[in-house]
Amino acid sequence: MPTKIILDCDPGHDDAIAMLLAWGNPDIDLVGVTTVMGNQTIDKVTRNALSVARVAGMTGVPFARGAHRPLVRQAEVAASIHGASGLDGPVLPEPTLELDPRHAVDFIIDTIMGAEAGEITLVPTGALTNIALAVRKEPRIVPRVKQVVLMGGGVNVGNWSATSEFNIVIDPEAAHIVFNEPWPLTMVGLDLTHEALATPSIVAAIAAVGTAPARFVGELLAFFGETYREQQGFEHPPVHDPCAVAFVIDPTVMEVTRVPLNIELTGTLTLGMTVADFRAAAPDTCTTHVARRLDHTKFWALVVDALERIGDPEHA
Ligand code: PIR
Ligand code: CA
Repeated sequence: MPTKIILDCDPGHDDAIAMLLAWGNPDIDLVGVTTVMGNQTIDKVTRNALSVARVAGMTGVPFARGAHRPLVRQAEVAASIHGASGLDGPVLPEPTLELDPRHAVDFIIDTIMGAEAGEITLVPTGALTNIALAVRKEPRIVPRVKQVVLMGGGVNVGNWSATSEFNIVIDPEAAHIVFNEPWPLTMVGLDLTHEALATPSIVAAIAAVGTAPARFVGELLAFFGETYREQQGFEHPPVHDPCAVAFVIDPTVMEVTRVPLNIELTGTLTLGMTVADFRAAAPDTCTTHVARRLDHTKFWALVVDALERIGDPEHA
């Protein structure tokens, strides 16, 4: 039985690739895509999600628009990395799918409450605003969720400040809510995703698929690679968000350690830091995990396989 997931995202180059992996992989049943502001405004990332859906030929998947700003802080976007549209590089086709009329928070609650307990996995790849709001509006979702596998944070590594990662630091209060609920939570953070580099041989393997969605990914990686070179000093770009989807598909693509994790809310230099307590064995009550050490070959094979299965939907 494929695993049912809700992908809560802010496309975003790597979010778009996470969508394609979730849609193309047979072990995932994508029951919904929800959007949250982050890499760009909520209008832009929602439109981007619908454009990606068209490129991938996604049908029968509800899309719902979510939070337009963080819980407490002012909105901040990552235009320096993802461009003015949030998904600069390829031509973005006009969306053809209609949005679900519900707010993402209500869509998430309805989907979890309407499914069997333990059936739905949440995969957030943006700020945790929607998930935090859902937990506060309907706390009964917490014991019903199978697990939360999120891209965000990092142990002793940041990308938006010296200590902090973008998805967490733009809405640290939301992250604090989500990390402190007693559901199984795996943090697929920068420790892991900085190993998910799109090297030239990976780019070539994707190009060899030879379809329109694969060319779209090639154009995404070209733009993302350029900004990562200029802004972050990376030779090849780390493709963060599909790592969280890959963990749901095959947990052996990475190593995961159970460890208490919490979010810094008051630090002057460390706001949004994901603090891991490695002093002793994790207590039995600890439900948080951190991912490290990616199997690079296995991970990228999943991405290429998903693209092969998606094929060329516009010419199907
Ligand atoms: C933000 C992102 C990526 C790189 C930078 N520098 C800033 C986005 C990605 O979409 C990913 O989900 C996460 N936030 C990585 O920090
Ligand atoms: Ca993202």
